[in-house]
Amino acid sequence: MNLEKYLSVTPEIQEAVARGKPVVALESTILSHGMPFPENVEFAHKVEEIVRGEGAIPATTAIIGGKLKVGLTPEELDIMCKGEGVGKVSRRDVATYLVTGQTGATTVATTMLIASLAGVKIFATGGIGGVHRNGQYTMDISADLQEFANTPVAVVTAGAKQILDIGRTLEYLETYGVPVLGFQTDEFPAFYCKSSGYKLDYNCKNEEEVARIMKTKWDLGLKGGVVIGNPIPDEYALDFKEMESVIDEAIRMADEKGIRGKNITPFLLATIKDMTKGVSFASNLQLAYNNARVASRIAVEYSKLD
Ligand code: PSU
Ligand code: MN
Repeated sequence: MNLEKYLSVTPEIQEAVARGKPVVALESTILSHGMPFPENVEFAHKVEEIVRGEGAIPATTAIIGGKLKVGLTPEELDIMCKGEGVGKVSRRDVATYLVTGQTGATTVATTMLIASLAGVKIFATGGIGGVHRNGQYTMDISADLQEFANTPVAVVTAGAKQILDIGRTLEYLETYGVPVLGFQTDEFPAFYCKSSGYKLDYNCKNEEEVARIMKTKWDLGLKGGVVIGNPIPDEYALDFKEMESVIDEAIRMADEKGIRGKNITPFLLATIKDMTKGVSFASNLQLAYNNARVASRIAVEYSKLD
């Protein structure tokens, strides 16, 4: 099957992938549904600059004009940041968006899918989706987790948002055989907070070790991705207990308003931002920058292995 009909990769990224040079995928849901306009415009550009500063090429993904886009122009980034009429696209929505020509922001799941179609192996996000609290009753489990089970992309994340059930999220990943690596940490990080109380089996000492584990997994023909938990830097980390009460209240509000499905994550992020008077948002920006930095360094190490 010729993918050209559906896939539009910038020449710079195509060339880099063909030569095995470092490329880092970036998502667009964090822009359209995770952060307010116009602050997200500065973020979108700065995160790409960080990737370039580390010697890698940024590949922000989105669905625009009936194409899966890998690498966006400044105008396209602007469309995603304004977010007007931009849907949140999970794996199940991809074909529909291509046929109808709707503009779609890609989640972690969809960004992994598109990155792998373009030959990109590494992706930096903010936080991955997971099993929602009470997910054992509601069955609200992010499609991100199934993508990790199936799609060969490594994702650098500041852990799972405390709005989720972190324990069940880790159990789910274990069941599907997904390696969860701590990057210089013994614990899976909790997004705004450095630690979640959940211990990990592997504390990777540096980027090279992560790159070698990724390569070994895929050399063996093991399918699926890799989760790399990279804690938020000390100076921006928030207190777990304080955040716990804010999050409980935000979840209660979502419940009361009957917010469901794909709207829950954006609602909680926006509500928590308001409740913390923007403190959580400043942390959100910094953890995402930090993930872009580490992902780029891993991409550089990975490119030396082949
Ligand atoms: N992390 C952030 N901001 C976000 C998200 C994650 O810091 O906006 C998005 C990601 O795109 C992730 C999605 O894939 O939330 C998960 O949504 P859901 O829980 O509906 O699967
Ligand atoms: Mn969900």
